[in-house]
Amino acid sequence: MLDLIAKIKVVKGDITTLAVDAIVNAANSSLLGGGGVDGAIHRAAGSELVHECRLLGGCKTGQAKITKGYKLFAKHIIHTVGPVWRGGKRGEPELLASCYQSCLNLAVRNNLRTIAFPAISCGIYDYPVRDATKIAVTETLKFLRDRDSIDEVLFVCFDTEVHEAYHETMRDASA
Ligand code: AR6
Repeated sequence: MLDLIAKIKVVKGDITTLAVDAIVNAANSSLLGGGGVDGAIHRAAGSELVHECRLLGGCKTGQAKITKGYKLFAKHIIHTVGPVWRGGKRGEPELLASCYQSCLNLAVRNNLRTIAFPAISCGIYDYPVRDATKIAVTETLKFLRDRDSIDEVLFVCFDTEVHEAYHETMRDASA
């Protein structure tokens, strides 16, 4: 277990600055850009990104699609669509878990070894942050247990609330 936990890093900052194999985008189902981290990624990657995204035909909630990274330092962008929080009884936890599984699966299928996640659904989509970080860590540890091709998973925290929640969740996971 500790060797798996060692592959996970919680970092503070802007995901668009990271030189990893893939950064994950918390997109919407059109995949054509938006606010939050989605807007930041599209701005940093440049306008070629939306051209490739137009060819993808959108993405369902809980699923993921991959593009090139264009002007980013990251080689690829994995776009996923998190659930909008509507109280928790409309499949939100399963859909959020599915986002992490789909992104990690795509990373493995594309031989990517390092991947950075933002806190999917924790901004505009209003998912309770502590619950979301538990799902992110649980699904990632489950995935890493079954496959050893991923070297490093970064959880990138843009705000203090998310940063603290990830630290607590990781502390619980290590206990
Ligand atoms: N780097 C890392 N994390 C970031 C950055 C950044 N540059 N910018 C924001 N965050 P959100 P959602 C954090 O709202 O809740 C878009 O319009 C942010 O602080 O970006 O999944 C899409 O098009 C928060 O913790 O994504 C969708 O319509 C986390 O990223 C909708 O928002 C996610 O916040 C998706 O909403």
